Amino acid sequence: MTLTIHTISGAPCAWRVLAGLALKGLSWEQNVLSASDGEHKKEPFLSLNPRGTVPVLEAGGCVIRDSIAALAWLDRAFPERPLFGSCPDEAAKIWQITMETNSYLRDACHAVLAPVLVQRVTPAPGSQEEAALKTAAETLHRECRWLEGLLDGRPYLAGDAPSAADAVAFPEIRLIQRAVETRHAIMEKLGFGFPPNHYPRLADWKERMSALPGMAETLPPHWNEQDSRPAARNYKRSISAAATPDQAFHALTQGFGDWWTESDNPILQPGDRAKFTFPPGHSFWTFEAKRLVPGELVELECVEALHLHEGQPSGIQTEWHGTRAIWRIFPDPQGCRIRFEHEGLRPSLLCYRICEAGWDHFFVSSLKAFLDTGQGTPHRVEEKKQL
Ligand SMILES: N[C@@H](CCC(=O)N[C@@H](CS)C(=O)NCC(=O)O)C(=O)O
Repeated sequence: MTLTIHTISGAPCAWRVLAGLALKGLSWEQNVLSASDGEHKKEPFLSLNPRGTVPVLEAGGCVIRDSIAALAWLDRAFPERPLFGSCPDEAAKIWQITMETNSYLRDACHAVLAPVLVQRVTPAPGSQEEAALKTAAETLHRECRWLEGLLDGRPYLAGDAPSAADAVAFPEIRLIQRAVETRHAIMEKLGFGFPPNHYPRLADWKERMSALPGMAETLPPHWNEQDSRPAARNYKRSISAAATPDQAFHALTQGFGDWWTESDNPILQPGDRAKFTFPPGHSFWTFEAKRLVPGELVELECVEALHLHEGQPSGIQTEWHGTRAIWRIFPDPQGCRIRFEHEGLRPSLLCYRICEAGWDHFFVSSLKAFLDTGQGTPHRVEEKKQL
C-alpha cells in the first residue's frame, strides 16, 4: 500500500506523521504543496481536505486529515513498533503527553517561530513587538522545562521506546534548533542559545531522535536546498522495493549487472575492488568496499575513475575519484527500503547533471524494477547508454 503524505515543507503537524512513519520503519511518498502559492487553499487539495490544512495522509482508500488521527491509524494498520504503547497504562501516558504537546507546546512554538523563522522579524528594542515576543518566549521556556522534566531518567518522552509523543514533539524542538542556527542573535536574546546550554536532556533527546533510522528523511526539503553544508548537497535518493534486505544487499554487492553494469569482480568483503565499465566509450570506475553489513549497509569508495562522455569537458574524467557510494537498507512492510547517498557527488561537479540522470535511471528505476520484478534495465553494450 502506498502511503502518501500531503505536506508543506517545514509544517510541524505534517512532520509529526513523517516522524511516525520513520519510527515505524515505513516508507512514504510526499506531495509537497507550495504555501506561498496557496496550493493548500485550492483544488485539488481542498477536495482532500476542505479545511485547507496539512497534513493529509492517503493510504489506499483512506484519507486522514489530522496528524494525530494519522498516527493512530498508522498504529492500527502497522502494529509493529507501537506508537501508542502496548498496554492501557502506556497508552494513557503516551496519549496524555501527545495531547499536551499538541495543545501547549505547539501553540508556544508557533508564537515564537512564526515571527522569528517565518516572518523573520527583528523587533526594535523596547517595542511592543519585542515585549510580545519575550512573553511568548517565556511560555515556550515553560514548555521546554516540562519536556526536560519528562526526560529525567528516561531516553524518550514516555519511556524507553520512542512513541507518538516523541513524533509530535520532535518537529517543534527541531524547529527551535533551526531558529537558533539561522536566527541566532534574536533567539539568544529570547534565552534560546544553543540548546545544550539550557536544556541538556532535551538536547540529547533531540540528537537521539535525529539519529533514528529514517528520521533524517523527515527534515523539511527546503532546508536541503538552502543549506550550504556540503553533506546536504550530496546526491541522495530512496526507493522501496518488494524484496528482502538480503536480496537488496546481494544486488548491491554481487548483482550489479542486473541493474547497473557488469563488474569484473563481486564485492564480498571489505577491501574487495570491482571495476564497472561502460562500453562503448569505455568509461570506468573502480570501487573498493569500505563497510559491508549484510542486509544493512554497503559502502564503496571510488579509487579509480575515467568518465568519458561525448560533448563534456575532460574535467569530468576523474571527478568521482574519492567519492563514496553508500547504500543503507532497511526492512519495511513492502520488503525493503534503500537509501542511497553518493557522498561527494554534488551539484558543483561538472558531471553532476549527467550522473544525477544516470543514477536516477540505474538506482531509482532499474534497481527498483529488478528488485520488484526480477527485470532491471542495466547498461547494455549494444544500447550505448553511458552513465
Ligand atoms: N489539528 C491539525 C492541525 C493542522 C494544521 O493546522 N496544520 C498547519 C501546519 S502545522 C497548516 O496547515 N497551516 C496552514 C493554514 O492553516 O493555512 C493536525 O494536527 O493535523
